[in-house]
Amino acid sequence: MALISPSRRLRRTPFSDGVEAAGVKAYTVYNRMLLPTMFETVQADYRHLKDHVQVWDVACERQVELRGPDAARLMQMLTPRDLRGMLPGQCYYVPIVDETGGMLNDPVAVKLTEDRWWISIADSDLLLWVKGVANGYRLDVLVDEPDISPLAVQGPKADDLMERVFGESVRSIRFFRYGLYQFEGRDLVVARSGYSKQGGFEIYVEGSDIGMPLWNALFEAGENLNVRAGCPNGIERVEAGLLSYGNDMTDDNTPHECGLGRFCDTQTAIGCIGRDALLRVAKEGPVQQVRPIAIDGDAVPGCDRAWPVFAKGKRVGQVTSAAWSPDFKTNVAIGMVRMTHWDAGTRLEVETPDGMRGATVQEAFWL
Ligand code: THG
Repeated sequence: MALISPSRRLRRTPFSDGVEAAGVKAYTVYNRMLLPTMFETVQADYRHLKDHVQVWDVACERQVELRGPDAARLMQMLTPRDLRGMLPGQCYYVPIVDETGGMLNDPVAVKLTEDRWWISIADSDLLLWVKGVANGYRLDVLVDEPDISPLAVQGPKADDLMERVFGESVRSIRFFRYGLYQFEGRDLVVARSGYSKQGGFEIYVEGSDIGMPLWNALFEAGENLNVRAGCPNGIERVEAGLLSYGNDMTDDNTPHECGLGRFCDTQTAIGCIGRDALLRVAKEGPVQQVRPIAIDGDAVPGCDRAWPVFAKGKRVGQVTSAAWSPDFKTNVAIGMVRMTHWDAGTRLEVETPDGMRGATVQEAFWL
């Protein structure tokens, strides 16, 4: 494949120097920023993630900050998830939808105080939507993208590594909660979250200047834990059923189609944009939904376009992510499947670039 030309539009991150020194082999572009996708091989990275601990440059998970008296009101306008019970110290996975109920993003919301929130975005220009809503409704709130870059520490030894840098109390942070921890005299939000099912943390690094010092501190502290630079892993995240915005869903999909209905409280999320549209889809139910799918045969090629899915020659959906899983010894995939064929055990055919493959709808990979 051809190289990508670096330029100012394709933003580097506070950790890019460390990522390059660690020998990054491939990047993707995410929120107009570099996101590493491979260090050794995707399979070697996968094995290491599941056995040890990795430090991930996920600065591309940009923060949209809401600040001001109307911040909480704006946050609730943006998502159908009911935020009334959410306290400072909590993070929520929140679908964001447009006026038709179409998915615009699937970020993590971080509540700092009643009038200060971060929206840790997936790959779409959410800042523009949020600014538009804030201005259109004349809300008393500042919306911007501060100099905050998440650094993830993921893998079974994440607690051990984090304890060495931030102290043993990081171990008591609960899932999707955060605490404030000092590094070089600066208070940083440290949450137990991240884009893997191996466990771990995300450090919201405030101020680019401490990016490399923190990166280096983690690698020095983790030397005898076999710490390595890593990145969201294309195999592990499919096994884990973690969705990728722009790949597994777009603004053509409702949260219910994405299996995110459990994060929608459309009845009680008063004031949320898209509420009327979602009340309709919640009542009728989706006619297609995201499913884990196992694809027969040896390793499939990379999935860089939707692969049509058929049953008895009739189109019933598409596969949008797929990879060979060394642990499950099958190809794991995520696809959108019509209601008539979405039950676990249903046999399908997937049109891959290598030809037709048999496939089976799964209950889940991670059980
Ligand atoms: N962390 C942070 N920001 C992010 C991501 C992240 N922004 C971009 C992208 N990832 C947003 N998408 C997701 C998708 C899944 C999850 C988080 C962000 C996730 N899901 C868990 C699951 O589905 O099992 C838990 C959801 C829950 O129970 O609340 O973690 O990774 N900062």
